[in-house]
Amino acid sequence: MTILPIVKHINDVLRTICAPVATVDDAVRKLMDDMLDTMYDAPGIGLAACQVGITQRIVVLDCIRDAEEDEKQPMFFINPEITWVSEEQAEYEEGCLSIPGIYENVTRPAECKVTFLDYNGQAQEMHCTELLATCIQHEVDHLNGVLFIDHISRLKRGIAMKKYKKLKSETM
Ligand code: GNR
Ligand code: NI
Repeated sequence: MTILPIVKHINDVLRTICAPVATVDDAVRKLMDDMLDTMYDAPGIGLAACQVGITQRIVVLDCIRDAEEDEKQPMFFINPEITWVSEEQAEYEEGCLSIPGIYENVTRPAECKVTFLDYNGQAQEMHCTELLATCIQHEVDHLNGVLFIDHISRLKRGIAMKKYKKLKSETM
């Protein structure tokens, strides 16, 4: 079990378009295991590889909050692609482990379909609803250098960034 440091600056790494994974090998699986430990430790419900400084298209998720050890439902997404989104929108209060202390309502498609390679490198397709739909869209955004604050109004983003900078100056 390895807990990796989470990138908490809105810097180059978080603005990088991450590279597709060529082969799902043991090194990729080790990284995903470590990302999962890091996510549970944080705690968070999703984590993209760029948030631990690795600019590859890898995401881990577990949308069951406060899960007991035996009801954990870890999910692994390699090279995820959103292939369909619903017209229906949904609003969730989002946060991000890389922008601690900032929470804002974000409106996104309520449902989506995602294709990806799983832990064993097998191609999969999944229909996502509710919090899972929001979370996978938040994570695929990370792989494209997009942060949830990019989805809110300029006014709200300005206020959020001021708060983020203040919080950061207090903790560093
Ligand atoms: O832990 C997280 N919670 C969360 C809540 C609402 C919408 C998205 C998320 S993802 C976030 C973890 C994170 O930063 N993933 O990139
Ligand atoms: Ni995030």
